[in-house]
Amino acid sequence: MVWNETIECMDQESLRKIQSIRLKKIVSYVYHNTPFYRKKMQEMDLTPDDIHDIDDLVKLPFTTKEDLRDNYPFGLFAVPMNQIVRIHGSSGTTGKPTVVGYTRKDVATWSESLARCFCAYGADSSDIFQVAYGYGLFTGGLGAHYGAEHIGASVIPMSSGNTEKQITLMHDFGSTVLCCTPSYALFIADAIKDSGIPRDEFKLKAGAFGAEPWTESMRKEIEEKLGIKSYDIYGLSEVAGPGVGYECEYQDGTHLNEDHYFPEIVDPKTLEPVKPGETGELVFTHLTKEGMPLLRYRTKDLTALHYETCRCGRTLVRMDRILGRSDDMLIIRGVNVFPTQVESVILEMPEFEPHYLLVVDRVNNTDRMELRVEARPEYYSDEINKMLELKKKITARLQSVLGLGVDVKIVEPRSLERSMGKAVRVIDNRKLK
Ligand code: DLL
Repeated sequence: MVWNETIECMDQESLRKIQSIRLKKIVSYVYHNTPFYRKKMQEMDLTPDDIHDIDDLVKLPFTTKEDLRDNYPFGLFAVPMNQIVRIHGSSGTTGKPTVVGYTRKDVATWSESLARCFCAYGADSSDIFQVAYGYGLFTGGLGAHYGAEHIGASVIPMSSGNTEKQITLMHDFGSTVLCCTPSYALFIADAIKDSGIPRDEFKLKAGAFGAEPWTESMRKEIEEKLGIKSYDIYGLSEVAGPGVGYECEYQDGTHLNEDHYFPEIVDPKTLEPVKPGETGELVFTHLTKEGMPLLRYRTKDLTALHYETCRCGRTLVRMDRILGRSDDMLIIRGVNVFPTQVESVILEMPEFEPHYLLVVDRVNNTDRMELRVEARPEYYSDEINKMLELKKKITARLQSVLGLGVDVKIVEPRSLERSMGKAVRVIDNRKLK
């Protein structure tokens, strides 16, 4: 087993000592190597000597995606280009990509973080990994690839898409671990069913699914359809890529590799830290990164942290599933709605497939939210009464969970466009006007 038991199961006091030493070091490092941080700290009348231990983190400035954009492309790199061995980026929905640079050591740390994830899923060198995250600027493909190689597994670098070939090779090569977005996993599951190849001819046993929010019910759906265990993998390019966090066999929260990426939860409005267990915005500080270390990077992801030791023996802090992003939150007629809330309603009803699209519009100055959702083939019917009955049922459920009226449009099975990467769940036409 290639995992880091010493760190992953270290008592919290010892871990905090390591984190304190590393924080002091990294603050001094960025002060001397990243002009952006020196300037920010000088403006706050701070020097590295003001940082004594991890509790002093709150004195430090926050960093946002806008800061990365303003310093596009390499303005936040802390080393000369001849020490950067890899560049990744995240496309986002608007403007220029945010760029991240890794030194050789950063790539090694990142791969080791992923190795911890894969070991937690029970994988080892005898496994065959099918990496169906996109390869490219996106960190998913190459990240998972290096992690799987690190544990000595055999890697099939498929990238995303070309689903027919994914299935053929999964079958012929006997892939045992699938790495892709949860929405693509469901797409592959349906395609396997369509292919007519019996499921017991596949060797798949586990999946590393992440890069987008997903729910417990979606996990159940994937596990049933593919006959595997599905594990969460969390990360973001600004911090490293996949492997910032991972689930263990108890699937009771996502452990964060906090010896490298120190997490905090803050109130997104006041930016004050919240109490353990309370939900807020996740913020990371790099403790060991060389290429582009960030202080208090605001992820916009909403979640909570739990510090009790896990049943698996790991002491690394556990994060709840990502509820959504503060910038994904829709405000419909004044009510806050997260797409994951809608998803959980859909998935708790056996009549629907986990495929949906929310379309938001403003009609006569009033917000209107339409949900397009696929009925399962056995529930889809051309009898209007049956469909109306179903529509009434889901509308009532949405009303009670969201506190909001939603126009529901039940569509034919397999009629919504499928995603091979991150799924598009919301079209907000209000922004275009
Ligand atoms: O999505 C890195 C990644 C690749 C993670 C493959 C896991 C697997 P970005 O493209 O920078 O990086 O997007 C990061 O995606 O801030 C979250 O909002 C979301 N996200 C990532 N993993 C999860 C997850 C990659 N497991 C953004 N659950 C993050 C929920 C996730 N959301």
